[in-house]
Amino acid sequence: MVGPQQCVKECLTRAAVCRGVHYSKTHFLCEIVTAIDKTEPVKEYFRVQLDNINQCQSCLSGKKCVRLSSNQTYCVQGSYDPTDCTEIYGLSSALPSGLYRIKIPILGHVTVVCEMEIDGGGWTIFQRRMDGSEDFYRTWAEYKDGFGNLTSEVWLGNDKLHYLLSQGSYELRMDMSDFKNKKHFVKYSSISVGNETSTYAISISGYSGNTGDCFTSQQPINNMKFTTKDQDNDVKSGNNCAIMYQSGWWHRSYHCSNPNGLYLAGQTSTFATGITYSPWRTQY
Ligand SMILES: [Ca+2]
Repeated sequence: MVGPQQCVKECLTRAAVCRGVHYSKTHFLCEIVTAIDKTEPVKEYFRVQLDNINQCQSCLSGKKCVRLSSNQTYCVQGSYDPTDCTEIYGLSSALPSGLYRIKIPILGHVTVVCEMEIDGGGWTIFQRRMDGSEDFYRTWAEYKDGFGNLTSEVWLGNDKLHYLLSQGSYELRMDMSDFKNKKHFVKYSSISVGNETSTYAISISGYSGNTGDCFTSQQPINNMKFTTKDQDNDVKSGNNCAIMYQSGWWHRSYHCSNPNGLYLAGQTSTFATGITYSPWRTQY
């Protein structure tokens, strides 16, 4: 997945053989060619012929001037920078789930996992539990920066989550599976997370799904600040819920769901410290 200017650069490094590029706008495919094929459909490809590259007019900063096979000059965007997985999915629904690079405000380029199949695709993943391989009983600094492995258990990081969600309107979806391989999901039509100064306060609303609502009713996390074992921002005086429930989270005083809790791998006699979703599978 390369941008058009990267494609042109690849050509320039092979100046002895390369006479241009065919660049697929729908699949980000860069073809380096010895002769421009003018039969390629224009709406899916743009063609760049590099013979007269120095005769261009100047372009805005961050863009590079190239001459098209039609003899028109063209200012090529430096590199393609999608802002989230929804935008990547929108460019081609044929793109598979996996690792992609996005660009978010302040932090710049971030590699994320895009889920491209579930519920229409285009989901940017910020949390996943699947096998207990990662410790989620972590400090404020660790939750701020993120931890784990993008392809297995991961917390993307509170700063990244904040800047990602600051770009527009976002939905939240949480897919869950129990140890009998039954599946449920909940979805919220709106989510945003504040910056570190606001202690990553969360705004969430618009529940739907096929199991009960944990995040906006019962013990709602809406308007809660983030709490970790070393920074108590919950509303329970005298106790830190992150310590009581062994997880960094938007804790209130008690929880309905504990997605970052201990990975206890099934039913347990331990109350509320595991990964729980109580309307479906209780606090045990
Ligand atoms: Ca407290």
